[in-house]
Amino acid sequence: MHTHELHWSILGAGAIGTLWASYAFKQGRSAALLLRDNARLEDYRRARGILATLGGSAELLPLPAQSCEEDGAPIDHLLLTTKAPDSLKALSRIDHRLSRGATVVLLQNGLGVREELLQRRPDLHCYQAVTTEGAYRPAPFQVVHAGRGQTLLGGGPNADVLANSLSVGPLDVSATEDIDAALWRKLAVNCAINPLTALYRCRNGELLDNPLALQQLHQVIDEILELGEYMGQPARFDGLREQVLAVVRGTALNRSSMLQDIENGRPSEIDYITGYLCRYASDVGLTLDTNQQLLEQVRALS
Ligand code: NAD
Ligand code: KPL
Repeated sequence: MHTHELHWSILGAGAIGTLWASYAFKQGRSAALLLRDNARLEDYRRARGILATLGGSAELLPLPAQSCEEDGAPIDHLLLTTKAPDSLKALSRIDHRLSRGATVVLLQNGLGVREELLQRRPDLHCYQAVTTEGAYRPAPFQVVHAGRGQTLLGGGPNADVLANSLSVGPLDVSATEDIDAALWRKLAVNCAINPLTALYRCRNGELLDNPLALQQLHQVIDEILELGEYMGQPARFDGLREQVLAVVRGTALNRSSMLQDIENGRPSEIDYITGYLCRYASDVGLTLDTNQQLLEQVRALS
């Protein structure tokens, strides 16, 4: 399998999906956006493409796109960039087009979608990726590459080939043999920051100025470290506290993705972030009080 031969279908044409599709297009790689329905495809055609700001000035990129309602060629390689709670529903729309044994790369925050997907389609080869790239969508069919980051991909024997194929433009995707470590790291950071910013409706950096929020942030980290010990894998969360504080400072002016979802009346990813953590802990016999409380409070906001 040669890197450049892979054709990617990208499901979830939001910030991250159109970011990858835009760089793929500029590099002459083969990728197509899968839009939710025919009406969305019509809107896209009227917009004549994605208006992408990738570093310099904005450029209109006529990325190939299809509707999930259309019939089309079988899909062998799917990049899934929907938010976690939308993933299964989105996938169900293209289920009939996903070849037996197709490769799906989940590029999203949170954990739990892989298990849900494989329960439904055990034939699929499901890889996972975790990214620190930053992108946002100022308006429909627009994307801004706001911050350079790194992406790790793993979960199977073809991770190298897939990582190469998804490394487009400055998007640097590396294969890792231990994607679980990267996913758990990101999950832990998101568990510490996202629910609290949503509850206190504050920017990431403002957590440091709120004594109650800061105390809760430390309790969340204490509970995750306790879980690591309990799992017999304390090294998994080495330096977590310092890392969380560094991310809070480094993204001080950010409104977290969870805060933005709550403010915009969208379902949040809480069940795949803190929810996954609490379910996992409970399965091994541990209750994480602060995380459980934050889970319930954020659920009540959604
Ligand atoms: P987004 O909301 O911009 O994009 C998600 C897209 O999925 C939307 O365009 C939505 O219309 C589409 N979608 C939802 N349901 C669908 C369906 N049934 N059929 C077809 N399309 C459907 O979100 P995003 O910011 O691109 O984030 C995607 C994932 O990446 C999230 O898990 C997020 O936490 C993670 N992430 C984002 C960033 C970032 O900078 N934006 C950084 C790191 C991780
Ligand atoms: O990943 C993030 C998010 O908002 O989801 C952090 C790291 C908290 C940055 O805002």
